[in-house]
Amino acid sequence: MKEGLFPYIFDVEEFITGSVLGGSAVKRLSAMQAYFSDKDAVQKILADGDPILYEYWEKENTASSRDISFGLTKVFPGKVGPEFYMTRGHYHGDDSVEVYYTLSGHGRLLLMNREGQVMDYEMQKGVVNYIPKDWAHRTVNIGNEPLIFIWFYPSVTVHDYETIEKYGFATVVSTENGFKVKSDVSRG
Ligand code: PAN
Ligand code: ZN
Repeated sequence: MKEGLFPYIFDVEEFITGSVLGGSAVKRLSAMQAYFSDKDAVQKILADGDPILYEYWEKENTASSRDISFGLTKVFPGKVGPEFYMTRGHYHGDDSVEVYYTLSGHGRLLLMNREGQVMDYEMQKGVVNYIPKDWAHRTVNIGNEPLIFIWFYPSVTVHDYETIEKYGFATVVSTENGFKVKSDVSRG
């Protein structure tokens, strides 16, 4: 039976437990080292183990131009040096937009346009974030519990990670009063 051709229903709990299957990915610190600026902190943590920073599950549908893929991301709480755990972040290499809907936890959504302008938005239970085309997006957990959100985007979406790997993005660092956004877009 081809996905996308038949209706289906699921409870969001099924996503959280990983039972709505399509694709899934687990991102550990060892694979994310380049994204954090405090290299000593990275090595110190890795000497003791290789923590999972985030994982996500995706329900991939047919890549027809009017189909929608959706899934759930869980970013764990924690820091690498002063920087909070975060996703890699990417642009959509086409005109695709995306919607995030936060189920639980406390985070910030970092957005960056093609001119390098960075904006950040609140993520907490019940918040919907709309990501227009050409805005890179990264999610950061600034709380003490997992940040869990679901997302929807056109199935044809092209994910571009290279631009951020090359030119950098922004991170969120902890401060005495809470947190602040730090841009590293000139890096590389
Ligand atoms: C999300 C992200 C997911 C993981 O589904 O792909 O949260 O983040 P990275 O892909 O940046 O590692 C999304 O924005 N999809 O387009
Ligand atoms: Zn995206």
